Amino acid sequence: MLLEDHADDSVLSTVIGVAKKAGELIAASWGQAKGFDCKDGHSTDLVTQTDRQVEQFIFERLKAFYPKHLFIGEEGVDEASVQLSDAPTWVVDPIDGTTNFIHNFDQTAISIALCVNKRAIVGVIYNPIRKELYYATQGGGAFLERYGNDAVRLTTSSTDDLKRSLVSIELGAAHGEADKLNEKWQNQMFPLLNHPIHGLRQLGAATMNFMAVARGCVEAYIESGLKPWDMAAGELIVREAGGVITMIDDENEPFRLTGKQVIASCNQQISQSIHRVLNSE
Ligand code: LIP
Repeated sequence: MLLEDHADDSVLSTVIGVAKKAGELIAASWGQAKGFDCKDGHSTDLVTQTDRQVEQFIFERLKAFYPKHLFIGEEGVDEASVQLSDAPTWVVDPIDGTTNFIHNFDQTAISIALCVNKRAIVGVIYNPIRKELYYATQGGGAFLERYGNDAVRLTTSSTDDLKRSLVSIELGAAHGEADKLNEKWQNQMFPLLNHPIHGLRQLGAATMNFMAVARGCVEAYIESGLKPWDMAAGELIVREAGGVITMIDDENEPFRLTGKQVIASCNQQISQSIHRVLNSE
C-alpha cells in the first residue's frame, strides 16, 4: 500500500473541514461551567460530554469518506475502535487538554491523524478557541493557519544551545500519584531544573506542547505516559517542521506511537543535549 494513496491534498482538506466543524462544538460551550466525569475513578483524568460528542462527530464524518479505514479514539465512543495496526487508521483525540477545556484555559485542541504502518502520514491539530489550525502531510512540510489568514510554513527553533532553551514537561494525570510523580521528578524535572536552561513550561495539552516546538517558541517537549492519540498528529507536524523525535529511554530507538513517551526537540543538537542531561543525574 503506497503512502501517497492516502497523504494527498484531498485527504488533508477533508480532515481540515471535519476538524473545523468539530471545533464549533467545542467553541459553543467556551466560557461556560462544564460538567465532567473522572476516568476510572482518577480525579485528575477528566472527560466531558463534549469530548464524547466531538469524537462521535469526527468518526461519523470521516467514516462517510473512508468506510474501509479503521478508527481509534481517546473516548472509545465507537465499538469498532481498535488497537493500532499497520492498516490505515484514524487516530483521534477529540479534546486534547480536557482539563484546560473545563477550566476555559485556551490551550486545548482537536487532534486527528491518519496513520499507516503505525506512523502518521496526515496530521491536523485545531485549536478552535485561538482559531489556530496546524497541519502536515508526510514529506509535504508543516503549516499554521491563524484566524483564517494564509497558512505559513512552520520551522522549529534554530537554537542549538540547551542553556538558551525553553523546555516543556508535562506531569499529565500523575498529580497525587506518588510513584508516577517520583519517576517524572527524578528522571525528567530535577535534571532539567538542575541545568541552567531559560525555563520550564507545562501547557496541559500534548498537542499544544508539540505545536510550541513546531512553531519555534519552545526548544523541546518531554512527556511520559502518553497514548497514541496524544502524539500521532503532533509528532508528524514537529517532524515536518524540522524537529527531531526520540524516545525518552533511548535516543537511538526509533519513535513508536505505542511507546508512551517522547522527546520532541527542535533539532539534533538540542535532542542530544536533553538526552545527555536526563542521563547524567
Ligand atoms: C492529556 C494530554 C496531556 C497529558 C495528559 C493527557 P487529554 O490529554 O494532552 O498533555 O499530560 O496526560 O493525556 O486527556 O486532555 O486528552
